[in-house]
Amino acid sequence: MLKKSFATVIGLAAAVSFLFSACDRKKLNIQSTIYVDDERDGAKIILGFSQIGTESSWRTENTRSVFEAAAEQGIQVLYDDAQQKQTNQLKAIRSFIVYRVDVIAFVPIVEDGWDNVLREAKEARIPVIVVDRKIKTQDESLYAGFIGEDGIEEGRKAARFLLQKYSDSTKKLNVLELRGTDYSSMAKERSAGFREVLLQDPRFCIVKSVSGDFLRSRGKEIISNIFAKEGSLSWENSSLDIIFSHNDAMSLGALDTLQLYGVNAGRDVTIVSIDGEKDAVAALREGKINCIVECNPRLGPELIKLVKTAANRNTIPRVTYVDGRVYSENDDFSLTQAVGF
Ligand code: GYE
Repeated sequence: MLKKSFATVIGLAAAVSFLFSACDRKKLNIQSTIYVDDERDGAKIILGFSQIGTESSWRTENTRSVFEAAAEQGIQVLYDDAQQKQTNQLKAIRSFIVYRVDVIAFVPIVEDGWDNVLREAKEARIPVIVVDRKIKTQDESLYAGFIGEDGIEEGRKAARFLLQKYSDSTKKLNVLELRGTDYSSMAKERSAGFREVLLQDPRFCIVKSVSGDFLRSRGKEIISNIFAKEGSLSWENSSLDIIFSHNDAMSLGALDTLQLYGVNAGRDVTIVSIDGEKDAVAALREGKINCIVECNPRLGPELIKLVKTAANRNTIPRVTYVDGRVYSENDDFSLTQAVGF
């Protein structure tokens, strides 16, 4: 089948921002370079990759990992950064279909609303791989498979750390939850897994749960608002003992404000986070964060294996999970390899 030139497609869909030439590894700076490749190399697999944005270091590392793995395997990437908007993702995926890429991979910012575009991809016989976050669909055959993390298990791990940390305590323990993006599978799963394990123990009570959209700025703001309203780190006159944050970016934002108000983070309030980015790992070592449930953003090599399989019209596993460790104040840091990304 004759494939269209990128120049044609760009006229049809401005959403596609970037074509990456896999053979030129020196140009791995994905933030600032725009590639337009009119000479399509028919032998190469072309992957259309729709990423949700750059909301955290996790996300930036995730994108980098996909590009690096694609470059290593000689796969061209047609890339779009959706800047946190589902409508941009839908446009990008439609552009990939027009361009007739070999495989589409996308990170769904929210769970719902994908069936129509996936039906279009299926009609065009383009396999789709769902990356990192899950979707809800009426028809599971609309995508080839999912690769990512098990958010429920991550939430459970965070709760297990707390049960263990407070195993000798008799007091009531109030938790503030900083949730990720509303309607995203990741925020839902992390909340669900956390509650499933934590609330078996009646001492724990989640007194407040707010969405911080996985953003550092929001983590900062949420804690500032609490101080503005309550005058201390408390909610409706009960002090907050624990902050469970769905990602490091929000935890680091929370730390910024706590420091401003002279709260001794890690001691006066226990902080449990998810991801494992460098700055958070440093805060863990300094005792300001008590536990980090690792979530590995480096999905690139596994994803690219799946892309090659799907491009050759072979079946890929329905679900490929990537596992992570738990880093905590109980570790001997001279022994752990916790460095972060
Ligand atoms: O934890 C967060 C990011 O979906 C696993 O999204 C991902 C989350 C990650 O922005 O930092």
